[in-house]
Amino acid sequence: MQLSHSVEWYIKMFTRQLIKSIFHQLTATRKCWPLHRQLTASVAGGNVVVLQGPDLGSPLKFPSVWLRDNCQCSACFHKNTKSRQANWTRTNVEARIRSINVCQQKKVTIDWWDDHRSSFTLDWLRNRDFAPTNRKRYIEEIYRPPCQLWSKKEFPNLIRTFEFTEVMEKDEALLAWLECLAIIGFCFIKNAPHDISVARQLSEHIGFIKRTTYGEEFEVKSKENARNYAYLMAPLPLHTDLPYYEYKAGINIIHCYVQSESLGGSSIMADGFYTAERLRNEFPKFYEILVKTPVDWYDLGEDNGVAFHNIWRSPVICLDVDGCYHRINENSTKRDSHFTVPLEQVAPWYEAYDKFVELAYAEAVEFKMASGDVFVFNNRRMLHGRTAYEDTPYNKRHLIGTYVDWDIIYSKIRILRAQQNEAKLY
Ligand code: OGA
Ligand code: NM2
Ligand code: ZN
Ligand code: ZN
Repeated sequence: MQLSHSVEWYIKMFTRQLIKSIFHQLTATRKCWPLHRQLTASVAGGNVVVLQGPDLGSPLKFPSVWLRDNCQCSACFHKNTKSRQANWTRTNVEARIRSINVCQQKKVTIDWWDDHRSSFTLDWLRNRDFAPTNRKRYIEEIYRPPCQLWSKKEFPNLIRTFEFTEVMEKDEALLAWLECLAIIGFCFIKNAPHDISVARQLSEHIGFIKRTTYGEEFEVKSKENARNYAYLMAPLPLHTDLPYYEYKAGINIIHCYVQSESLGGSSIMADGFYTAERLRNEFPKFYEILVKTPVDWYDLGEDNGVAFHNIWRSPVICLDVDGCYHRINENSTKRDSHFTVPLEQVAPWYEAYDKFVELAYAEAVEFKMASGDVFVFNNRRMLHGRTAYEDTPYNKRHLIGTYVDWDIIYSKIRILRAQQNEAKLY
C-alpha cells in the first residue's frame, strides 16, 4: 500500500512538473533589460497578450491563428507585392505556440510547434490591435472618413469652394477637395477656364474617368431628338444618376460651360443620406420598406449611335455591411414600369416612396451655377436636379460632365494623406 501510494505520488509529481513546464513554455516571457523591461508577451486562451507596460496603453491581444496567418517572414509574406504567400489553399488553424520572446528591438518573436519562427514589430502589432478604439480609428482614418449628414438649414455653413488652379496644382488643395466630397458630399470649384476639357482635367487629376454608355464626357444641353430626359430644357426632378447600373458612378463633376440667362437652370440638391435618416427616425415602417423592396431601374435608349438596355434591381435606400448608408437610388425618369415584386408590396412601397420624396424636397436647397463654376457631388448620396430653363439663339445652357469612381477617390485620399504625414502605407 505504502509503495503503491508512493508510485502514485511520483506519477502525480511528475505529471504536475510536466504540466508546469509545458505551461511555462507556453507563457514563456523573456524580458530584455533594460531596453524593453516593460514589454511582455504571453499566451492566454488562444490569444497572444502583449503587455506594453503601465504608461504605454492597454494590453494588445491577437489570436494566435491570426498571427500565424500573418507571419511576416519572407517565406510567408512577399514584401514587394505585399502579399501573403503561405496558406494558399488552407490555413494553419491549429497554430500552436512553443515560446514567445520579446528580446529583440521592440519585436515579439514567436516560435511555433512546427519549428517556424515569426517576428512582429510592436508598431506593426499596435497598428492592427483588435481593440474597438483601434478598429474604429482604422475604419475612420484609413478606410473611409465618416459622412457628415446635413439638413437644408445646415447647408449654408457647409459650402466649400476651391480654386481650379489650386486644386490642379497643390496636393493639399486636392486632398481637401476630395475629403470634403467624402464627408460633406458636395463642393464647388470656381474660376475654371472656359475650356471643354475642365471636367476631364479634374477627373484625370484624381485618377481616371468612369466611362458610361453616355461616353467619357457627357454634354448636358438641350438636344434635338434627346434620348435622355436630362437633355431637355424641362425641369429635372431630384435624382441620382445611373441607378440602372450595378456599378453606379461615384461622383459627378459638372462643369458649367455656359449658364442659361433665363430665369431657370438653377440646381437643386438634397442630402439623400440625411433624407433616409429622417425617414428612419420619423417613419420607421416606410424606411424598412425602402431598404427592403427592390425597384427596377432602367435605361433603354441610345447615345452616339450605340443602343443600350440597362437594368438594375435595387432598393431606394441601400445599406452597407455595417448598416450605414451606402447608396441612394432615385430617378423617376429611370424607374421602370416593370416592378418585379409581389403584388401586395406595390401599394405600400408607393406610400413609403412618396414620403421619402416629400422629405427630400423639404430638405432641398437651390442655387445657380455661373459659367466657369464646377459642381462636384457624391452621386451615391446627393439627390440633385435643376429647374427648367429656356435657350435662346444667343444663349444656350451647356454643362459638361464626367464621372469618377469612389475606389479611385478613396485611394487618392489615402495616398495623399500618407504623403502629407510622411507615413508608410503598410
Ligand atoms: C443630369 C443633371 C443637372 C443640370 O444631367 O443628370 O443632373 O443642372 N443635370 O442640368
Ligand atoms: N446623363 C447626364 O441617370 C441618368 O440617366 C441621368 C445621365 C445623361 C449622363 C442622366
Ligand atoms: Zn513565416
Ligand atoms: Zn443628374
